[in-house]
Amino acid sequence: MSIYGPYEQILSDILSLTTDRIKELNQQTVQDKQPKLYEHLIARVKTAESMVEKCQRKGYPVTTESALRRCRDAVGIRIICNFIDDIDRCLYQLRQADWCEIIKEKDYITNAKPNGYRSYHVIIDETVPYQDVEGNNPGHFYVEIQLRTIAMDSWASLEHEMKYKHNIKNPERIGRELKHCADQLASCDVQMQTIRQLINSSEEGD
Ligand code: 0O2
Repeated sequence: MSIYGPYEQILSDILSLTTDRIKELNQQTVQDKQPKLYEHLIARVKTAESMVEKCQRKGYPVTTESALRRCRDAVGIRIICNFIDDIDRCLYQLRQADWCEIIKEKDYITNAKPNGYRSYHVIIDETVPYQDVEGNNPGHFYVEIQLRTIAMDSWASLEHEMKYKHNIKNPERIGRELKHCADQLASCDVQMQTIRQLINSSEEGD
């Protein structure tokens, strides 16, 4: 049996449920004649192998309890937004939602990682109609939500791919170039936001 024990199917069900709940927030926003909250979503259950590796790296016992309670990213959803402001709008909606509580936030947008990585991470404690490891039903499960713009996401995808290429000759140079690229993309995100505001204010003036 995998590190997820009897919870393997439940984690997939939670992934679908959370995705549907976030889509519902978006649909409600659009019905209220507001711009859509995000461009698209990506959802995954962390593979059992990656979860075992993470528990070992963190010095946790390789148990289902560690995978679901000590690690809090077995279920992960990435929300890819068009504009930086949309990230704040998504966060606002998540804070209002009665099915979850945000218990941890990491703002790698205000405080980008030294390599240039930008994204806003939250861990939610989600209430779901399944029994959890402590025997509660409705149960509580953690879900990691990463919020980023299209530009931040394209950079992170490329950088992630590079990380696994170990035979690179000049990693320092590539690291510098990647950082430069991340900063330029961040500046484009700010410009795009300004363009959106200009369009909105010119429409209001019509
Ligand atoms: P995967 O498959 O993407 O999930 P913590 O759990 O809080 O103790 P952790 O896990 O290091 O600490 O959390 P953190 O810093 O919030 O970042 C975890 C996830 O963010 C990673 O998941 C990546 O998805 C993403 N991430 C963080 N830093 C970088 C980075 O420098 N480059 C890229 N491309 N992504 C990053 P996993 O578990 O690595 O993999």
